[in-house]
Amino acid sequence: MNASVEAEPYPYRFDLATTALLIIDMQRDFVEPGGFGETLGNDVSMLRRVIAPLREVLDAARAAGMLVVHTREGHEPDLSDCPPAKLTRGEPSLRIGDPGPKGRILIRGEYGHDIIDELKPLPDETVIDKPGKGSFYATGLQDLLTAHGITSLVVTGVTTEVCVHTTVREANDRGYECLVLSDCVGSYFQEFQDAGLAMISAQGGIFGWTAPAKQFLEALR
Ligand code: TIU
Repeated sequence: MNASVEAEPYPYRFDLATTALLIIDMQRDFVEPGGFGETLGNDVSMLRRVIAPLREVLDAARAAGMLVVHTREGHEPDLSDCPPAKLTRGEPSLRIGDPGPKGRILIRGEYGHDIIDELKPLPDETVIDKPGKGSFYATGLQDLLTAHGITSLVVTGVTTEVCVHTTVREANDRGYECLVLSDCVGSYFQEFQDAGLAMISAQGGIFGWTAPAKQFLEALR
């Protein structure tokens, strides 16, 4: 099925069979109190507004038979995959690997590292564990997409200017056509949300397209 989404900077055309929904880092460590996001001094309530529209998009993508891929940012329990620069940067109240209220901060297998219940992956959906901000760096994402014949990505998740942006830039350089759903990505900072979205579609779609979820849902129908 070919479809078109009303988007910035111009309509985004996609084929359902070659398009995947990518949900980036909707983890308790970022969107719930007590996790990594909050230890960095952020107000997590800014991210929670993404959950409801993203849930609607996830349901629609599943019903349409789209490939759904989730990602999680995090590290091995021995921190062997965490660069010292990431571990020691800044002065967070808790560092990666420290015990937090939801388990060790950003460590694989811990409760806080996992995806929130509202967006829980189905057993047949792939979850990509990544050590960095981008979803392609040091992961099997590209091989997975190639195996499924995916050439277009509908991108959602958090945070807009960090993991979403890094992933869209990586994807764009690899030739994927990215549509970022503006109300399904969230930032702790309103100004970064606004600038982050504007930077995607500026200059004729330098990194891709943006559109609110309702436009994508309409195209799916
Ligand atoms: N701190 C922040 O805005 N984001 C991250 O550290 N990771 C993601 O964006 N997933």
